[in-house]
Amino acid sequence: MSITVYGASLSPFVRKVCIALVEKQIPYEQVQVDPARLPEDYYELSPFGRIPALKDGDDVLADSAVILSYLERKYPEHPLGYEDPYLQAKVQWFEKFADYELAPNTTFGVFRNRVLMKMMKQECDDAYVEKCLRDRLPGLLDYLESSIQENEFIVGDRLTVADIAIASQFVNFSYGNESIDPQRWPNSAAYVKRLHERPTIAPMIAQESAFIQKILGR
Ligand SMILES: N[C@@H](CCC(=O)N[C@@H](CS)C(=O)NCC(=O)O)C(=O)O
Repeated sequence: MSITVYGASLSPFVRKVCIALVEKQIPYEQVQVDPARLPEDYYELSPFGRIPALKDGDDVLADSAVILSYLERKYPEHPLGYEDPYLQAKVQWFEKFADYELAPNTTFGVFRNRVLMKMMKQECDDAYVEKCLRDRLPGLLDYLESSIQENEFIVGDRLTVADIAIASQFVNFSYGNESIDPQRWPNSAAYVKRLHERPTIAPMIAQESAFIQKILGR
């Protein structure tokens, strides 16, 4: 069966799926789909027009969490989750933390305004970015700091989709010229740095950064 991921590489949700596929050593191809210019037939893959979507042979799925849950069951080798019900529930909790608590700030706040709006030659909403940085993110980072402590991974003793989801959000944060303050949140800063240095993630960051640099002339 051949696997195709549909979506733009700068999307944290698309990147999340791609990192998981690389970690699981599953070959795939990527078709770039810009959510601002969706091909008409894209809704057959993703009924609400969001990226990513995935095709595995004739099977079609949308939503990064749904896709990763499917991949775990269909391709159990190189697991990114746990058999243990409680540990697996914790993985899902932290995946949701990344997708629904971090994303509105790291991606839809900072990255969208500082990178995407600039690419589209539109105004950056500085007040909204400040709100994310000053009012919303500190509480989320306090929670991350108390959860990761000095552990290598957010749940258990190996990499899971939760780590991938968190890492991917902070990739977009870094494209918005922000990073986790290592004085205030030392364990979180070290944890995210470790993840971004993984051989499965670092090459994606290098390629995407070069693209952003080319477009924005940074
Ligand atoms: N929960 C979804 C979120 C996907 C999402 O919001 N993708 C954005 C791009 S980063 C998108 O497609 N936006 C276009 C839209 O919402 O119309 C997932 O994990 O796949």
